[in-house]
Amino acid sequence: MKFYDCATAPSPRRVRIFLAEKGIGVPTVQVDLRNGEQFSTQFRAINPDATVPALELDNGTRIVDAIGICVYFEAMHPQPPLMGEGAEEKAVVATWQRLAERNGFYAVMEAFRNSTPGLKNRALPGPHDYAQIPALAERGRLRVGHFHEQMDARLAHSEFVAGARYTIADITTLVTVDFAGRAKLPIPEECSHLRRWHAQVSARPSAKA
Ligand SMILES: N[C@@H](CCC(=O)N[C@@H](CS)C(=O)NCC(=O)O)C(=O)O
Repeated sequence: MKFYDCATAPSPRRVRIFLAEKGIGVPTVQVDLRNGEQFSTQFRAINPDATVPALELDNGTRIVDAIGICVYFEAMHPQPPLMGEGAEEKAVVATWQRLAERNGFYAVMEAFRNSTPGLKNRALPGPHDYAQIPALAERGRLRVGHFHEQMDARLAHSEFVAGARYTIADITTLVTVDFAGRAKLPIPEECSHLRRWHAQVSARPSAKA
């Protein structure tokens, strides 16, 4: 089995944290995104979408999506459960995970990729070049502000994002909040519940992944 990673990129960090929480070690290959290694013939043969993370199983199957990889490891190593147990919890965890991805992760990506000078014509990841649209960067910044407020309201009465225990919804939210911080969109001072939660989940050893 081989895990294709990039130590500085947020998407594979979601998987690294997931694996750390489960105590799973996987042989890892670093893909140098800064120098365009994702476009090499060798890596495109692994993932034609030219993105990380990717997981290659021993039988040759390739899983080329962060959540797809987590689904695989959750099934292979159910403990501790990070995607919920039973119909109700699984549905609630999936809902918050997707919400954090849609309203948070994609919003930071919109803000960051449409404004970073080194990403001109790389406004979206993947094999095709797309020009930056400054108005999308502005919209992304607004959306990140709304995401911070939304999660603050949620965490005012919930210990973790999807309820009483730590799940993949916390992982997506943590990676999003840290990615936003790197993009100069820190948690606003007044979002005290989100700050409380962020300090709590950042103190877990897995957050270093
Ligand atoms: N489908 C992928 C997308 C992951 C993704 O966007 N990865 C980024 C790193 S965070 C990437 O590989 N970017 C390559 C590029 O910008 O060319 C997933 O969610 O797993």
